[in-house]
Amino acid sequence: MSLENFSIIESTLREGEQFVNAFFTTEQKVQIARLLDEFGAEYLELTSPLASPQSREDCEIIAGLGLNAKILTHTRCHLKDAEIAVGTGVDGVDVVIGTSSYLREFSHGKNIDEIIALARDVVTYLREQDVEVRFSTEDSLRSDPEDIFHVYEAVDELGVGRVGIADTVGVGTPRQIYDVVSRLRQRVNCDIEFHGHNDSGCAVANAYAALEAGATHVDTSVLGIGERNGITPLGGLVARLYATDPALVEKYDLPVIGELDRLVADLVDVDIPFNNYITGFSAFTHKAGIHAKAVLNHPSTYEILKPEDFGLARYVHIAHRLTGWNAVSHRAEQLGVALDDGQVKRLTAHIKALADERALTLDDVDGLLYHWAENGEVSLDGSNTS
Ligand code: HCA
Ligand code: CU
Repeated sequence: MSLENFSIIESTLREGEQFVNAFFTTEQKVQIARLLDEFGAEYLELTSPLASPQSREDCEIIAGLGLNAKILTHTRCHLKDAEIAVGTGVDGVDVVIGTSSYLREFSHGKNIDEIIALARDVVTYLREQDVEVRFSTEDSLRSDPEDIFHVYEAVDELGVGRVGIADTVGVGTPRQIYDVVSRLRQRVNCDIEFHGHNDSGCAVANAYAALEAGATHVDTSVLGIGERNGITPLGGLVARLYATDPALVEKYDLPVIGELDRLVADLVDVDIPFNNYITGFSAFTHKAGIHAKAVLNHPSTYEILKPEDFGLARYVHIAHRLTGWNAVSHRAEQLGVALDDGQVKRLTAHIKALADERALTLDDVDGLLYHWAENGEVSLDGSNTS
């Protein structure tokens, strides 16, 4: 297991730019890059300089920022592309080629021997430059494993730094990823990267399985943005690793995840999903009375992530019919309202009865707490009972 020793290749500025709503100006790219650097991402991957003149200039600008993160760009397996990529001053070049029968038939039309020959030229050239070299195969999961292993063995012999498994269409399951990565681990000496799309909701689990099987690098993007519904989200990967052992992600500045999610959501004009890992609005909200009681006594009863480690706070929702008197009592303490247990229990029954009739807000409950403390108990019809 290489869980203790992995790096994040943050691809918001490459894969993320392939998200339908993404259009980043140079200033916005720099802002994202700086924040990812502050978070501690080891690598930032940028759109190919071949994509457009601005993309090329942006590679040069971001490579020149002097960030701690290593700057990579991404190119097709063409010598010309590799030369232009190196010319931008990046620290590394991520080369990709399609090996699945679909891509061979409907895209570039090359067979495996031709792919290996092309890979040799490009990797040999890049090895002579002062850059890290990664070679990956698009749609690896629907490629014949022996085909891709042959390609990887050939580039490994040429001294490539990393090879990449890409689940381009999000079809892989954690078991499949574990299987292919562990087999690859036996076949090459270089590092192994995993890039996984999320079409069937497995992107976080697959990235984790890849690490368990010996992968050393995982591709992510902020909020998971990318082609279609995107790839492994940065926050999701961090949550998964933290849940195994917080020490695995202590090298990162975790509260920056919230800033990154908000920034990128804003720039691509989407809301952070309510159920998002870490930053979704209900991620640390507890509701049912039994949950609220236990979480207030001992948070880890119902929390595997400590909100305070991410610069966030838990919220116990008490204004509803599932509420419990312990949580209401805790709220009374927070407000400095003096009610004894018997009163709080009766007030809780009152809240439940009210909540059966209409939706309540925290303000409603706070108002009742103050009112009962000042004026005595009030029955549902509003008359004073004490
Ligand atoms: C794509 C390419 C890619 C490349 C991944 C990689 C994919 O946009 O289709 O370089 O490893 O998902 O295959 O993002
Ligand atoms: Cu991709």
